[in-house]
Amino acid sequence: MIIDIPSELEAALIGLPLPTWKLDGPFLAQSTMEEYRSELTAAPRFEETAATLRHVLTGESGGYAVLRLGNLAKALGIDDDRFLRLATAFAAEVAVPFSPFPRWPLWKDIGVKVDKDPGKSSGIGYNAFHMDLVNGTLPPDYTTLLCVRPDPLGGGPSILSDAHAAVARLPESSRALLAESAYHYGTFFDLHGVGEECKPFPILDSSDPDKGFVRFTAKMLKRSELGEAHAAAARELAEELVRGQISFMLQPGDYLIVNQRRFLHGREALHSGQDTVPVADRRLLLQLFLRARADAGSAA
Ligand SMILES: O=C(O)CCC(=O)C(=O)O
Ligand SMILES: [Fe+2]
Repeated sequence: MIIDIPSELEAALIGLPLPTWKLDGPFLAQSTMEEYRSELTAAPRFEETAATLRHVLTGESGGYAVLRLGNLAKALGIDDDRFLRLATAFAAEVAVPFSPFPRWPLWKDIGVKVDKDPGKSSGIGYNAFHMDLVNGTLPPDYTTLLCVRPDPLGGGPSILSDAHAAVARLPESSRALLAESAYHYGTFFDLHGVGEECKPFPILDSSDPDKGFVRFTAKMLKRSELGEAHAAAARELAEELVRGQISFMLQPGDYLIVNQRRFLHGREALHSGQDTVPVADRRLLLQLFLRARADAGSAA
C-alpha cells in the first residue's frame, strides 16, 4: 500500500532541523524519538500521515507500506543525513528503530556484490521469501528498506506475500508438520535485541495461529538439512507464498516497511550484467529494523 506525503507536509519537512540521533544500546534513544516527534507534530498533516502509516501496517487487511519519500530525497539529497533523519523519524512513529548488529550503524547498507551467494542479502540472484532474523526468539516486528538507487539495469523488483493467507491455503496435515519444532536456518552470533537463538523452531506458532510470526525462510529449503516430510510441507508453503505474491519496483526514496508478523518479503533477481555496472552505480538499499512498543496493543 502506497502512502504519499501531502505536499504541504513535504514543504515543511524540508526545512526541519532534526538533530543527529543518539543510540541507547542497540535502540534509538528515547530522547531522540521525543525530539523528532516534537519537531514533526508541528508540521501540517503530519499526525494524519503517521496515523495512516500505522493503520496500513497493523490494520485488519494491512501489513506493509511504501512511504514515498522521493521528493524529500530529491530536495535534501538522498545521501544527506537530513534525509536519513527524516526517514528515521517516520520509522520511529511506527515502532522503535534498532540495530541487531553491534558493528553496523543503525541503517545497514544492502548493496550489490557480484561474487556473493546470489540468493542471499546483497547477492544478485532471486532472494526467496523470508523473514529477517528468522532464528532469533524475538525477530524484529518490522523490517524496513529505504531505496537509494534501484538496479540501473531495471531488475530486482521487491516481492511480498501475506504469510497467514498462504498458511490458510495449506492442507491441515501440512500445517501440523509446520507447527513442529523441526526447522532451523543459519547461524546466530553477536546479535542484539532479537532474543536468543531459536534452534530448532516451529514455522507456525500454535499458541497464536493468526497473529504470531510465520517463522519462515524459503532459503532453508536449499541451505538447511530437513527431514523429508517437514521439508515437503515447507516447500508447499514456499509455493503458496509465490502464488499469493505481489511485486513492485522500489523507486529512489521509496521506504518499504514490512510488518513481519503479517508479511514475508524477498526480491526478484537483479538484471543480468551487474559486473558491467560500476559499484557506485549499483542498486543500493538501506535497511533498518523496528521493535514494536509495549503499548502498541495488537500492533502485531
Ligand atoms: O534486496 C532486497 O530488496 C531485499 C533484501 C533483503 O530482504 C534482506 O537483505 O534481508
Ligand atoms: Fe530480508
